[in-house]
Amino acid sequence: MDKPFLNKKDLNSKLLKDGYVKLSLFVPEQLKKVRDFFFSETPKNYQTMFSTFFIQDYEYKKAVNTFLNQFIGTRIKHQISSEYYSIFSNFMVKPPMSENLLLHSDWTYTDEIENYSYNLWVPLENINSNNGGLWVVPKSHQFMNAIRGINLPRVQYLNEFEIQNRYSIPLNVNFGEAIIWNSRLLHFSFPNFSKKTRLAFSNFFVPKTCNKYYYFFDYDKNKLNKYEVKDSNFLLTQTYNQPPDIKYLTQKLEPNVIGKFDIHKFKKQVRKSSIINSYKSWKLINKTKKLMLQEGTSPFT
Ligand SMILES: O=C(O)CCC(=O)C(=O)O
Repeated sequence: MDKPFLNKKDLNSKLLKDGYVKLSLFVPEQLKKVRDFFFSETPKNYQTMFSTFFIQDYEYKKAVNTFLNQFIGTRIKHQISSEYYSIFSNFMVKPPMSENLLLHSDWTYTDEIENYSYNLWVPLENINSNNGGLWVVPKSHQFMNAIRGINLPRVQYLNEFEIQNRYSIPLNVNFGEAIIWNSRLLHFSFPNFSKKTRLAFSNFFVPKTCNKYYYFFDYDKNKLNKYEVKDSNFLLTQTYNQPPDIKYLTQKLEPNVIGKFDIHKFKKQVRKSSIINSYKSWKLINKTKKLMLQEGTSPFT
């Protein structure tokens, strides 16, 4: 059984049930220091959306990881169970008019049977429809039975449109609030229509005691390679879209183990608990799509 992630029982139950919770964790003054750190340390030559995880500079990524871990360290101690630790952290950067972040779940780090992993996502400004929002698909984590990784097929792709239009909800998040979600939860964000770079950071939490993994698909040999992740350094040393060092390879798996997002069970379940997306969300999605067309940002899939 999954180890409780949040110390407060009621919040942890919501996290287990819906796949996400919103928390008030920081005061804006504290978060301004994080913004300053980002802008003073990060090369400014970006124009498109990116995660600092993909920057090919180990020392920079290590500095980000250390800074963010120290920053959240004492501040989340009372909220998050000591059975978990942050295996890596990064910034998510959306310059003005950058593309949307497609519907996805985060990578698989654990077996996800006995052990879940969680993302603590902290925006460094108010998040609303003007700068892309944050949309989640409540309860989708219960039906995401697929292995995820940097170059693995996106298993929800076929139903992407339907999932977004009918089952996703926007979360407005204020500066100082954070969202915690189960790595399996489907989520996405729209382009940043504002004039200001939108910044957020994430800390990825895993249980201390279980084995950790990283998956990479070998398209030449048609095998799903499973690597053992011993520590943060493994993740910080990866190169974008390149396989990890062979010495960490633990298994070569057949592609059929990848699994899928079980849309049929998901639909049955959400119908039962009647959380089908409201007309309001649907209207907002359509309004945003029209704006994307007008502004010429990348198309909504
Ligand atoms: O920053 C965003 O727009 C969303 C972040 C996200 O989806 C992620 O970190 O997986």
